[in-house]
Amino acid sequence: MITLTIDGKEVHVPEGTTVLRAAQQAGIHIPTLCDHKHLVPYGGCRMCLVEVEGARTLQPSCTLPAANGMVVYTNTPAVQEARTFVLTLIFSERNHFCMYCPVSGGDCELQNAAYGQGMTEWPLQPNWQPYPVDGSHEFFVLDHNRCIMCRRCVRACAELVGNFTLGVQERGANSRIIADLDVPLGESTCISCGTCLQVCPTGAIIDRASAYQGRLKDVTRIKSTCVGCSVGCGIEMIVRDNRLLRIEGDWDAPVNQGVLCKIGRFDPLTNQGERIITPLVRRNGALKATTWEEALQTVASRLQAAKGRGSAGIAALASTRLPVEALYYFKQLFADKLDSGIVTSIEEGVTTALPGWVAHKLGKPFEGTLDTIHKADVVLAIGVDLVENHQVAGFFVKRILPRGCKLVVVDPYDNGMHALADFSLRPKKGTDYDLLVGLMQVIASLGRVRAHPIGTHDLTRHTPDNVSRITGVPAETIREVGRLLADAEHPVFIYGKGLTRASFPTALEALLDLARMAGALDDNRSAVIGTKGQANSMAAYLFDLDKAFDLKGHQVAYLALGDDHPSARLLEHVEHVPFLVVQASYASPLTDRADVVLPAAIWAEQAGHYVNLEGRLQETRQGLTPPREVRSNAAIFQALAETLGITLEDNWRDAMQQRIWISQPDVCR
Ligand SMILES: Nc1nc2c(c(=O)[nH]1)N[C@H]1C(S)=C(S)[C@@H](COP(=O)(O)OP(=O)(O)OC[C@H]3O[C@@H](n4cnc5c(=O)[nH]c(N)nc54)[C@H](O)[C@@H]3O)O[C@H]1N2
Ligand SMILES: Nc1nc2c(c(=O)[nH]1)N[C@H]1C(S)=C(S)[C@@H](COP(=O)(O)OP(=O)(O)OC[C@H]3O[C@@H](n4cnc5c(=O)[nH]c(N)nc54)[C@H](O)[C@@H]3O)O[C@H]1N2
Ligand code: SF4
Ligand code: SF4
Ligand code: SF4
Ligand code: FES
Ligand SMILES: [Mo]
Repeated sequence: MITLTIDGKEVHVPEGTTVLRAAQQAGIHIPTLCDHKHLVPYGGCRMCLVEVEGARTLQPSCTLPAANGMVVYTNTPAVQEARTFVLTLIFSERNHFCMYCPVSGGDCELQNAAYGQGMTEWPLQPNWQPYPVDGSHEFFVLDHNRCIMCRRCVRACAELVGNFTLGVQERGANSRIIADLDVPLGESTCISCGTCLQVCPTGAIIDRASAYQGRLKDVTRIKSTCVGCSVGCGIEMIVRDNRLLRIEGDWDAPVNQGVLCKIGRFDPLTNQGERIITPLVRRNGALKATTWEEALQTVASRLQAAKGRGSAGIAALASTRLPVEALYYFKQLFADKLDSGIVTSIEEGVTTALPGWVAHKLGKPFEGTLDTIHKADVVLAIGVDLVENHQVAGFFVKRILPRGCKLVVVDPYDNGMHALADFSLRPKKGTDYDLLVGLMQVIASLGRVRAHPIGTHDLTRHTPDNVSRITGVPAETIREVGRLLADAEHPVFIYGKGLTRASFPTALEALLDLARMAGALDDNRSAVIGTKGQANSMAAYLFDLDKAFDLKGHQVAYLALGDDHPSARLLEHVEHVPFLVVQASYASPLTDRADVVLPAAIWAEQAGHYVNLEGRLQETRQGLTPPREVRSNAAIFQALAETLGITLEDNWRDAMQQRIWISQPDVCR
């Protein structure tokens, strides 16, 4: 620990702490502009200058490491004068005529800093030139006139997203933030994650959807969880007058620490389709608006008639975007009480059934958490596309690559990660097992086995040359990757649907054995991560909703879609069912085909729980009031059960303990 004195207050901090963080920890405010708690200190704006006893000049506290015995003053006349001078220069450089800026009046860190210094005018006559405005991006505008060159956006795009789209064109007073080699943002390599937007301290990067819709003092912020995929990123809903203005990443969330992908930040605000706002029943061939009472009665009588008749009875399918509470009611109602022929989820267990089978065989969970990626020196990604899907997990990988982490991608087909990989392996379809055993063979032949595999694999037959003949991967590449894994200190293994979709479990078991040999999996820790599918894949698995959805002679099909957007594939399944019930938020070919439609809340209109790919139990909160006749998914099951005279239990925490977890259960922690 280090002890220093700031404004006469003794402060104790761990070694490596900056003076700025030490001051913040002690509750002493130092104004900053380029600093951001999730970015590497940069020391560019000089707003954070402090006086240090014994130093000849003022020091930027954001980059200054605290040292034992250091005596710091944050509020001397010299410091105050320097701050005002820094701001004076910034205001004279570009157009900060704030009355036209959407963040003026409380939301701008530059303006707030000026008020903090008591500035009410520009001491220097501004002589700024007009700068361009880049309006080419779908979701935000980059107005160079408001830019203070703090580079938070550039640093965030590189350090947090690993996308390296933004840079600076260095031409003195004409310095400018640029995308790629100075192309319009909308035509750049930008992946629209919006992280730059979220870190910009001024109105230089502004959100198209929420600009001028309300300042921070006018809005409500509600912490919640993104239901875009099974990563389960922490978000904040920015709400005003029952409208979702904007979604921001929650900097304090354990999973994503502030970053989001396009699906989490922008998709929920774009047009999701036509809402269903009342119950509908089919009369004389056409769907007509009706009361909840009539709709529920109609559904209940058909369910009652088909109850317990197996494959001539009820087929029920729920979206894996529904909260735990709704999935548990769904399971009780259709599996336990109505004894339906099929009770499953939209994913049909494609991402979870196989890992679940392996966990049962092992008798315990075997997967680790996403934070192991931050320390990885080798990442092996197999059958998973983290550029396309689960993007925030992909950011974690992309951001460590410049720090020397090696990436191995195993995928026979196109995969966005191939372009980033140090080793891009494309084994022939169906040869993953042989490739993985080949890598084990290399580790064994180097005498570098850190833990023994639990399965039996024929290593002698899997020499690099033999494996090369089977897989089509060059023998030298197999040797190099094997050596890389043998030398790795923190190897991480990530797998996805490319591996779990296969009907045979051996490739996944071989991956676990390779991880054991490379020191990534033992009784105490796991650096093996499976990405799963939608937001509640894991909960669906825990409630046994992981079977194929094969309709045969079923008389009634009940599809609880919630706000999911199902494909035409599902429509084909239910095309010939005599009676179709669809519980949905949005109109679709499925609701068009339905005999009864029950209007369901979207994610932001209902509260509930989700289990992310790590087994972390998280909450979504209600930020919006649904339309009057629309009910939460859980409430719809409750009402249906009541109509049927059935009582449903609320003990979902206990119910989730009946199957063996795939990753460590957070519920028990
Ligand atoms: N942004 C975003 N994220 C998503 C989703 C989304 O729509 N958008 N959807 C979510 C859902 S529902 C799911 S299921 C997941 C899917 O996410 P992923 O698990 O990434 O699934 P896929 O893209 O189906 O497959 C990944 C890769 O496996 C490869 N592959 C196919 N067969 C094999 C094989 O035999 N061996 C190997 N080694 N590779 C193979 C494919 O070429 C593909 O590149 O993503 C979830 N996350
Ligand atoms: N044989 C086989 N069966 C499988 C799988 C498999 O790999 N093989 N995978 C399983 C898994 S993991 C899953 S998740 C399911 C997927 O099964 P489905 O839920 O049927 O999902 P997708 O095929 O991903 O299609 C989603 C549809 O929603 C549309 N869509 C996406 N976003 C929006 C939007 O914002 N607005 C609107 N209006 N439409 C949108 C897309 O264009 C697409 O048509 O299938 C499962 N079943
Ligand atoms: S939106 Fe994301 S990828 Fe695009 S420039 Fe900003 S930080 Fe980079
Ligand atoms: S655009 Fe915003 S975040 Fe980027 S340098 Fe300019 S002011 Fe800073
Ligand atoms: S990675 Fe998944 S959970 Fe995170 S913001 Fe994107 S869609 Fe949402
Ligand atoms: S906050 Fe320290 S130099 Fe910008
Ligand atoms: Mo999926």
